[in-house]
Amino acid sequence: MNKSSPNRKYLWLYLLSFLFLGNLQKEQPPFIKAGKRPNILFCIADDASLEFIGAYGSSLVKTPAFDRVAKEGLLFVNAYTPNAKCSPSRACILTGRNSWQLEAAGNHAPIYPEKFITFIEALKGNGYKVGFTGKGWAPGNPGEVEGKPRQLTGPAYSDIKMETPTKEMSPINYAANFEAFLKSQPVDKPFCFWYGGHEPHRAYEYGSGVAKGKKKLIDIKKVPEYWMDNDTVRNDMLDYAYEVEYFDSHLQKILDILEKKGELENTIIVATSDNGMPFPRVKGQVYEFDNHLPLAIMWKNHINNPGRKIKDYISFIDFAPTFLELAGLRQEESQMQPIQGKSIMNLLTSGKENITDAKRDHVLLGKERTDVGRPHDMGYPVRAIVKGGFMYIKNYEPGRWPTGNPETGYLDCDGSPTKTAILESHRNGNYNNLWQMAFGKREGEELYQVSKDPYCLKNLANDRRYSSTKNNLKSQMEQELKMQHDPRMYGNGNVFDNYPYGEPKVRNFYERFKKGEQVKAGWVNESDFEKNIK
Ligand SMILES: [Ca+2]
Repeated sequence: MNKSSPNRKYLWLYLLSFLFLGNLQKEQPPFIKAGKRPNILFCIADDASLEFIGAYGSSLVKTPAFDRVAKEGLLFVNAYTPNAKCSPSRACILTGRNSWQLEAAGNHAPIYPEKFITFIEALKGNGYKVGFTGKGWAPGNPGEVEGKPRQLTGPAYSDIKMETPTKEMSPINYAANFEAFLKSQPVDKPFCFWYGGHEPHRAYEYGSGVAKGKKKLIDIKKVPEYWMDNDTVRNDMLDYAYEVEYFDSHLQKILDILEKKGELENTIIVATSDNGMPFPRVKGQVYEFDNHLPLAIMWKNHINNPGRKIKDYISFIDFAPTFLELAGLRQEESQMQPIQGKSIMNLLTSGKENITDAKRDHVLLGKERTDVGRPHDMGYPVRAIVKGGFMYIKNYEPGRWPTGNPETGYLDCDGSPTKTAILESHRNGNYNNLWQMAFGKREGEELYQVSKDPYCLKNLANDRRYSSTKNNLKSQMEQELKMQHDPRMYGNGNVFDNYPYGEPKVRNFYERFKKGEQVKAGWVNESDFEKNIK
């Protein structure tokens, strides 16, 4: 290690800081004793829902790798993304800021603003070797550095390909690419690697859950009330489950690789997802199972009392400050914009079951523009708060269509057999309540007792018995959003509708479609476009 090595520099910073904190902190964190900054392995599935993970009680889906991370580490039972859609969820993770604090990056598939340095860029500039495989920050335009696409999650390691069980899975051999990354790893540098599985994002090979995943339709104990219970929907759920298992199988291989290399103890492993499942009323909306996500963190021999369940509320904006702390990097040195999240290191070291930090009793959620299909590229702005077993939701533009306009195929809801089944039934006059829940216009305010009604089926916002609960939640939410300089709290929310989509070809989709242009929307079924609406 040479003199200018960041490793040594930060080790000294650490030692000095702990001298000053000596009275407050009797024991040094174990990772200081190790003398080497820990590696960070961030494993993120694309659209994996909490209910489809073994550690959370699913008997339908086998996720031994995730379950191991939870068992030998911590299982978080109240972890939420602030924004349940790929690009903004990932931007929140990378910056430690809520999506309403990210300008254009608060939208889906935007042009990523230059000023928001990611924690991975910060680590790269401070002695970490960084890289990713699969899906990093996406979709969208990350901008350019020296004429090349900016690497928000480091350089890609996705060249090694493989045969996959279905043709709809990504051919990227994630585990082999991670191994290739490790081989190129200098011995004196810690690493930060992002395993971004493309699974269980759609599309799926229809029937593969039964044909290849060895699952049966009767294995599903319950179809959520917001979908109909038939073979199409059950197959869709099983095909999805099979893709979750595929993500987990690469996590398993990655853990084995680390273990074989003797790096398991010096690597903090985070396993999670960016948003809930791509089914009607879930992904891209703001309800319990859209934002409430699986999260397990393992750090062999460093986490106090492993196997704990953590009930403290965690927001995905808490990852970036945690990783900076692990790397011994102060925020001011990181060049990142001010971080809103709070490090969760104290939860790792506390050893306590359930609640460690009483202040962690709620999370804020929200969204602006996600997919196309409303006039003038408008979004569907929402803010919400989860606290005390309730979820309060404010829909700021209830006159708009929550999942996009019917005539443009409700494009803000991923196309799927389940979506098409609900739309077809509705056209025939059946299951109108399901159509209403997933695609119909919503009231300006919603309140759900998520502790009893996790599917958010019964809106209590107009029930007088809950008016004080509602008002208290609303007031706390707005107060905190104002402190976070949310433009929507200051009458400037339209700013989000005015940022252009990253891809010019999807801009003004609605107007171009109405003029008769054949605009491509390959991700939904042709029949999803409602024909009888002028
Ligand atoms: Ca996603």
